[in-house]
Amino acid sequence: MDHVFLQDVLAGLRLPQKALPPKYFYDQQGSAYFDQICQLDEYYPYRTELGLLPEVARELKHYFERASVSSLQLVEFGAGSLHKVKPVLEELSMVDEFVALDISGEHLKEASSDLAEAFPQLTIKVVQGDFTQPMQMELSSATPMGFFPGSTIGNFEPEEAVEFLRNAGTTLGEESYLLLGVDTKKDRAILEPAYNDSKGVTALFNKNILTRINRELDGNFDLDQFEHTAIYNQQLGRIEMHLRSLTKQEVSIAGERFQFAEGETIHTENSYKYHPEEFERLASRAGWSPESVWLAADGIFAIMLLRR
Ligand code: AVI
Repeated sequence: MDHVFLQDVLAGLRLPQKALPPKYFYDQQGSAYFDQICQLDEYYPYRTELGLLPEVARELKHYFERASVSSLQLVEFGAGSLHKVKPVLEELSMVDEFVALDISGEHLKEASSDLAEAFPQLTIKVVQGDFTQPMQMELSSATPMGFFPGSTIGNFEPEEAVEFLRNAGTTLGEESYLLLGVDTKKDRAILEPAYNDSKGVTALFNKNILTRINRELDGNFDLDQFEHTAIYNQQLGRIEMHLRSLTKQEVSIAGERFQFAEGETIHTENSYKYHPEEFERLASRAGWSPESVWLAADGIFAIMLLRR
């Protein structure tokens, strides 16, 4: 039994507002559900960012040419499937080294060998570790540019996002850049369906954390007795995902018992949305200055270039 997973789950479920850390969504099944979410009509962030990246990369190329930067080391934080880095590499020809940082090395090794086939001139390195912390990485003589797509930064609390940005600065060193995907604040009529899709894939993704607890931590959650909910908390600027108990019930995990009232929820994820200026203020607290912002149509998604 994974002791850290168990302690995190027990601590979260002992809170007055029960909660589970969203990082535990991503076992093999959870990652497969997330890939399906990315293909949903309602889930605009994935395709919007992917659609914007070629233009961003073309403009970056001109930007770096003007700045006489002829060699870049591109460092992806939390690199998973490496889908997003391809359009960047296709345009940004001055990248001569790509470093993929991720907690799980296996999946990444496979994805990076595909990348090596597509970009034979590129030096590719896979570094396994907790990319939210400062990481030891061999810096080359090239200019480092971090890459953190997918608006994953929105899954951190704002203070954690500042800390992540600070740590990314430590990993990348002085005179570096960071290219980030940030989901923007918008009408709840767009936001809520993105996390409440008509096919119910997000519900499966959310409930998978209970399946995982049942399997790995000797839990007995009855999945039919919980429902997925996702609402936009406008005051806090975040989508909140919860699992709501449909009945008064008791659940046991590794021998510890938890009581649920009917309607009581487990808070499983926040996905913060930022106005670009709001995000820039956050980034500047971590020592980064905004250099450029690209907005998708109607401003529904932003890609930002930061510099330090
Ligand atoms: C990974 N992350 C950016 C997703 C998001 O939009 O916050 C996770 C997700 N949760 C439900 N749908 C997608």
